[in-house]
Amino acid sequence: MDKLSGAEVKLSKKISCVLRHKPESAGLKMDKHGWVSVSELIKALSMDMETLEKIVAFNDKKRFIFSEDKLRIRACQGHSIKVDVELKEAVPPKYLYHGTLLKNRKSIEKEGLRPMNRLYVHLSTDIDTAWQVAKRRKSADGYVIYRIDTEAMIKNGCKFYQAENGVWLTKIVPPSCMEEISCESTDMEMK
Ligand code: HQG
Repeated sequence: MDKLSGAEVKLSKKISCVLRHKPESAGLKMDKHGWVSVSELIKALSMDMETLEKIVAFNDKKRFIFSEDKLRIRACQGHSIKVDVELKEAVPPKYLYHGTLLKNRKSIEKEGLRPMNRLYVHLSTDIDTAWQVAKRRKSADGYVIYRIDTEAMIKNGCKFYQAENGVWLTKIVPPSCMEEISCESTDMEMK
């Protein structure tokens, strides 16, 4: 039973929302490191510990982590609220990737990748994952994939962090350190 049911996936999305963006929507208090009480979360979302343990273990991206004593839980990354999840600085592979909507291209070419509503820019280790990230949003005009030169960024003094679930994060990607490598457009003239 290592696969989440539809209802568990739905619950997992709710937990993401609470632990990354809106703890107050479930009446929960979050500490400065992003932790909330497991017993309070279970009560607030009307689930049992067994279900929460299953969601933490088999959630496709390992988005959540328990404290060692299992009394607290937090999201590994993706926050919009200003918490310090004690990210570790690390050296990424030479290239990382970012997939997005074609409509963002102009602005990204001008100002680079910015965290927007989150605390960090999220980057993928391979092109397939970047496509999946881009395509989780529906776009009428298309998608674009960027390759990020992490070595150039590090030379420029930028830092990279790897979340506890392995996701690569950085504060900003300057336009000079990224290159468009693929574009899927519904407008033939833009290809
Ligand atoms: C775009 C999901 C205009 C950026 C995914 C993205 C990921 C700009 C959007 C994780 C821009 C922000 C994060 C600029 C960035 N001008 N648009 N200068 N800079 N953008 O959701 O990377 O399932 O905050 O390209 O799989 O899409 O939730 O970031 O399209 O790993 O765990 O602004 O969320 O993971 O959107 O997704 P997001 P993202 P989970």
